[in-house]
Amino acid sequence: MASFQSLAISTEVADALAAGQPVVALESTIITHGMPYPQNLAMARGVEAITRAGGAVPATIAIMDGAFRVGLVDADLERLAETGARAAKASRRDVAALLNAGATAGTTVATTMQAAEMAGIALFATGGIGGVHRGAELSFDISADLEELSRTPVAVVCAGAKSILDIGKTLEVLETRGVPVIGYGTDDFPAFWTRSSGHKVDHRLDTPEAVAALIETQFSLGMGGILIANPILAADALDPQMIETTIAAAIADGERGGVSGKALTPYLLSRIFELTHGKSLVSNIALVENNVRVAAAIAVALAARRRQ
Ligand code: PSU
Ligand code: MN
Repeated sequence: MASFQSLAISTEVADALAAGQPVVALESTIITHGMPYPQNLAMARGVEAITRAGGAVPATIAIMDGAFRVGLVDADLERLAETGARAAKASRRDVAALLNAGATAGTTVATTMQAAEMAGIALFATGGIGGVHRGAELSFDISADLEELSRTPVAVVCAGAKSILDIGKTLEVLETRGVPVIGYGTDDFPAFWTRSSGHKVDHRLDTPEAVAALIETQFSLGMGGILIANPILAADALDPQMIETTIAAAIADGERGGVSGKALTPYLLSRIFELTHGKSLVSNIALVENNVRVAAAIAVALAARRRQ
């Protein structure tokens, strides 16, 4: 656990960690930049409730008024949700500047992992990770999430990566960086809104206990994070052809508008929301909830192992 002046862990989360109780970290860029208001607020509250129902303590992470906060109260969730994209999006390189400026920011997968590790939280659930953008051979746009996974010992439960990214290249970079990619109950790497990307995973695990055991081994080796890819439930998945066509249209619109850098992922998400008349958001929320359920079960299994 690093000592860091501005890391503010809520009493509930700190007590749970001290007692060895299961804790699940949750990110906040998905609140500020990933979903529109007020669905973002309902989602943020919903996933905290699902974490609790699963027997774990939720630790939503954000930068608020210049503090790295681990464990938020409802008023914080409301403020983040209402502020939306007017808040900053904190990637790793932004953290020090945002803390010094007293800013409020959503934390990405990368920075949520960073704070989770500082707090001593092993598990983190989100929707999708950032990755290698299509055309990255020209733009060099590769999410800092991949670098963070390679260095920070936190297990991230996600529904794979959206095909707004180049999923094949994303998996290649994860391999280069030595990040274990685990299919949870699947042999295929999922594609966020759909259950399969057409790419295989190297390792499949089917139970929370098996994932907890893997986390213990990986962390004891002093290696970095783990990516646990949990496919969207079939009932919530979108039609693969429809979503592919929509993504292609959204990317073309982004190129025409000259959208790039950290604005690109939020732009594509909101454009896809418009083009699918909100269907993408309904599925997005469902898959986040599904990931949080799995993460809570893994956190419970991990706490039980560590008590033995
Ligand atoms: N994917 C989503 N919703 C999101 C994000 C990704 O479906 O909100 C956010 C996550 O916080 C992720 C970040 O860490 O976007 C990646 O941004 P970038 O591609 O700029 O690294
Ligand atoms: Mn980027």
